[in-house]
Amino acid sequence: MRQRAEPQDFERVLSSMCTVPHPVARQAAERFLATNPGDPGTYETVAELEDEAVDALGELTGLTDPAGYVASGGTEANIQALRIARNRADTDDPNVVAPVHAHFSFTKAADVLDLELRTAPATDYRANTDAVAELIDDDTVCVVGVAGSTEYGFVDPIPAIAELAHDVDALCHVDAAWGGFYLPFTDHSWHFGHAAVDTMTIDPHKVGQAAVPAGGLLARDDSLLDDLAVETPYLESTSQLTLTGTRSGAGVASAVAAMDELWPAGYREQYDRSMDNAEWLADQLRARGHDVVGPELPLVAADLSVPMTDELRERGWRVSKTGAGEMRVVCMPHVTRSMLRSFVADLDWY
Ligand code: 0PR
Repeated sequence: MRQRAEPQDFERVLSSMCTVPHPVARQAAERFLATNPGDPGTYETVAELEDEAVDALGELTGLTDPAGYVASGGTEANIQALRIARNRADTDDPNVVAPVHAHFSFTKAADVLDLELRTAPATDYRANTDAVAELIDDDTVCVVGVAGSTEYGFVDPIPAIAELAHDVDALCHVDAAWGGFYLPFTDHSWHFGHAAVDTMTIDPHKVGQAAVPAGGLLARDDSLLDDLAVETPYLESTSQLTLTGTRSGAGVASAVAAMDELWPAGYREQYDRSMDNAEWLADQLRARGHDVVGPELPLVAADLSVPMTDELRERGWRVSKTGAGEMRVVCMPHVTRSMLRSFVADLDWY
């Protein structure tokens, strides 16, 4: 192992959903490196900080009395949400209905939990609620809506999805892992205050500017989390509802520090800056004759050719492709206008 290996810098990273942690988040992470919120009897301070994190996430998402915890990331939060839905349902043949653009963590969740995952087609990049309705039946335990899709940054019609879920007594889970820290500053209906949402994924380690790992699972009330509890005979606490055992106190502390510092004014400024950047980039690409999808949230997808995208990669730009082949730029907090200007200059060179 090289002693002085340096982490990747963010100067040309346009494809990541992680970002540079806010300085206060970095500092808090370092202070809490050796704490384990999985053992609240021993690590009391970080356990209290976790309650603060959940309260702050509740404020962002329209919940006055939130339940939840800081997970290892969106994947764990999505798995746990489906686990709640499966455990509380009364069926031997449970299924989950999600739009086709739901993140691949739902495929993992279905596999681990032995659930059938039914995916509904989208119309204009959002869940088609007629198609969702067609897949729902009496064995449906959860209907998923995505608020900020991974590939295009679009928001599903959450209120309609919640209604469909509740018609069959299934839970409604919203995946706002990426979009959750941008959406409070938009007029989308996406959170617990807008619709009968039961559980939500919202990750401080993405747009929240916390250190990795800090994902978020929220539930409308505590009783939903009871479905996750297992007994912990030799710990001071009597049960545990997280999927992992030892967890990152650094993630928890940095999430609290970032949200204390940035909610709401700092996150609002970030949203305004990132959305301006995304719109600017979309205009630049359209002016050069490309078809552009969005931006609905700060994420731009455009039909750049594969050789063009490859050339940009050669030049050090970290850009990724959607499943349909479009180049995708995620306007995270570290993505500045001057980065995008030099990206466009490289495009013009091509
Ligand atoms: N839900 C949504 C909507 C997501 O976009 C993601 C991750 C997840 C859930 C899962 O979250 P975790 O990765 O925290 O478990 N979206 C990104 C993706 O898969 C994750 C990512 C992050 C990719 C940083 C690259 C990267 O550099 O593309």
